[in-house]
Amino acid sequence: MRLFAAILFSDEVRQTLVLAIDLLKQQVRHGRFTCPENLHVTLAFIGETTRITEAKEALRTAVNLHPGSFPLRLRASGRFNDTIWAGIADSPELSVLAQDIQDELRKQGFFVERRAFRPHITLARRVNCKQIQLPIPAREINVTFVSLVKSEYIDHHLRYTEIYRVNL
Ligand code: 3AM
Repeated sequence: MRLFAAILFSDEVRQTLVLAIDLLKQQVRHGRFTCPENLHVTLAFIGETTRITEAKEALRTAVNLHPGSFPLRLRASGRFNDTIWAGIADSPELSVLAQDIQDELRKQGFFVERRAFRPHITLARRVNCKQIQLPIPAREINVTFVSLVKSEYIDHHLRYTEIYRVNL
């Protein structure tokens, strides 16, 4: 299955992001908008694998290196080409956690790309609009767990399913 490690949100945080997506929908003609249950911050992309036990082990080991839950704050929106996202304010805890998860996955033999970690929450892809005005409330998120998420296409719709969770 196709896997990635991510931070998932409470219903309350998702609701804040859904309001931002609604605002975005009013400004663009076309786009593939992230459905509320798929909103997340990717920490490490693992890709297609059958080595689920090893991926869980990497997540557990990385999380055990951390002192506990930590706060994140939503930040202004931005874009990479036609993808629109909500930003995350700089967080050393988040960067170290993502790095440790990636390192532990590599120790377990997974190939994880060495790209700069730019935490974001994808709100929409394939958006055809030059200018958007998308304020994001600077609300705080308390991160209490990290998830292993399965990604699949079902009836042409992207579905993410949490298959494993480790509490911080
Ligand atoms: O958090 P976002 O939505 O940006 O873009 C994909 C999504 O990230 C990314 O993994 C997340 C869950 O699918 N992704 C997909 N293929 C990827 C790849 N080959 C990838 N990230 C890195 N390398």
